[in-house]
Amino acid sequence: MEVVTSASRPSRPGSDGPVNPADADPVGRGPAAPGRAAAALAGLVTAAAGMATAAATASVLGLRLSPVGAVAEGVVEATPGGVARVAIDLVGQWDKPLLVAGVLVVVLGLGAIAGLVARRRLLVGQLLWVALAGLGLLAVLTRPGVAATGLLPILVGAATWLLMLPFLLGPGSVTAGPSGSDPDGQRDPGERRAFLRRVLLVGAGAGVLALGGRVASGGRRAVQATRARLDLPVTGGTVPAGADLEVSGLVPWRVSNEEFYRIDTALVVPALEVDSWRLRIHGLVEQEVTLSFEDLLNRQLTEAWVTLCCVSNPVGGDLIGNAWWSGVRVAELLAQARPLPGADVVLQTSADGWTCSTPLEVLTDDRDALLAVAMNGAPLPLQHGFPVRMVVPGLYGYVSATKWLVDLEVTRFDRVEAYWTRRGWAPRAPVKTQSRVDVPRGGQDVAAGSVTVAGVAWAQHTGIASVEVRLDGGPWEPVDLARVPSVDTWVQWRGTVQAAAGRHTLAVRATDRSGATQTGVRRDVVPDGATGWHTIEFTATEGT
Ligand SMILES: Nc1nc2c(c(=O)[nH]1)N[C@H]1C(S)=C(S)[C@@H](COP(=O)(O)O)O[C@H]1N2
Ligand SMILES: [Mo]
Repeated sequence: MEVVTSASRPSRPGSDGPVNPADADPVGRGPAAPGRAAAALAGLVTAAAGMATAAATASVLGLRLSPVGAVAEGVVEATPGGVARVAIDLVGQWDKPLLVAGVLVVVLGLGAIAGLVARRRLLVGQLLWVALAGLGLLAVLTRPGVAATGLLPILVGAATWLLMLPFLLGPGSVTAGPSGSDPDGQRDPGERRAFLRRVLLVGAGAGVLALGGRVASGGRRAVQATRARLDLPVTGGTVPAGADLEVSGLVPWRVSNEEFYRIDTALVVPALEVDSWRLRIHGLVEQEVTLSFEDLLNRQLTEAWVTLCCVSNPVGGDLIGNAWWSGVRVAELLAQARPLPGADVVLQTSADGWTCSTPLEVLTDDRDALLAVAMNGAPLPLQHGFPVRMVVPGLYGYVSATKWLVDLEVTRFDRVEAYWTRRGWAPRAPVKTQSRVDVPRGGQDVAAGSVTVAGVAWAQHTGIASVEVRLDGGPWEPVDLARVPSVDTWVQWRGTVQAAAGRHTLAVRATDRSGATQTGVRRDVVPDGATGWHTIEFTATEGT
């Protein structure tokens, strides 16, 4: 190929080729080296094209992750827990899109560099691409559950990279050589146009592929369709009379699937087909068990109200929700597998390789620890673990609530370390008794006099005995509790305080049914959940 020989010819100091005066590079070079800006642009567009063909291949194959996604997820996993927390505190729910955007920008940047290098030495530039593709390959290989087809997107992307650059920089592209420059260092406008045409062509092609790949994302659509067709033998759950106080501004007692908080490490939500879904129960058991989705539905289904809560919920935070869950009791399945003496934990693994460990005793006592298939009467939304997840009353989500569950290993605490445990969080984490003020909102203005205050309190699987509020550091005053169907859900509370005009602070604390009152000592969420009294400020104003 013509361009290979010319662009990769080593430049020699003092070579007799004419030097473009507009170019500060004192070194002479071959007759067809492209200008710098053109080379960088060509590299950048090449990078985009390779990522686009790789992503399109991944979606045609129905893979969960494109190579870019795999790299981003690899970054998440390699990030120490502390750094991840700071990052999430800074950018909140934007963490995932920002991370993917970051990877895109880095690859585009490296592409521009590869383009600049290839300007003189195409082979070296192409080697850079190969190295980059190698990194992508590594990222893909470290993702759990990659089949051989998982490598195809990388190969397609790498091939795109290797072919696109020579195409863009090929004959007719902008060159700084004799045919491409006039004495003022101006490029030949015809060649410039030809080059720009190619860049536009490849850029547009990449754009179409990237968009087309999204739309055609076969696997995900099929799973959404399956989910929509599923007719599960479950009920929707009726909010028990007296559980929801219906105070304006107070969180509804039942949180809808749309409003339910979402926490997970998956950059792209796994899309699992129910037909091929299997759950393996193995490890320290007498009898290994493998279940299909149908096997699960053929068992006795249990339904219960359970409040799920994240350990990362700060005091006063909203990483908590209550829903009606339908599923099979984990205890029943474990009874079939028959754990061996010495086993004390069940390590769960999700389809995307996330792990969590739950004490065996919690899964075999009389509580409703469920392999849930439905949430508020509907099949689990993809984001919340379709088709099967764990829900365990009384434990934080990171030690109990595995979504997209595919594997249960009965084992011993001294043999395993789960995803967040490895990152400094406690291996055992029962939910701490907590309470929150929803009404008034912090910073709100209310009319002076009798002020309605309301909120929620929770101590899953222990139960709430009483809730008290305190205005401006005065005495603790009890408030009314709503009714709840069990000790496994949060409890709404409501009361009134007398507030004169001016600024006020309101604090809340709960006492659980074990008799323990929430401590006022403020502790951060790491390693096993925050403590402290939620305290808000509001202003009472004379009636208008
Ligand atoms: N597969 C998988 N399951 C997971 C997680 C995860 O990262 N991956 N996060 C857990 C955490 S930390 C919490 S708090 C709950 C949140 O469940 P939700 O997103 O349905 O509210 O899911 C748990 N299950
Ligand atoms: Mo969590």
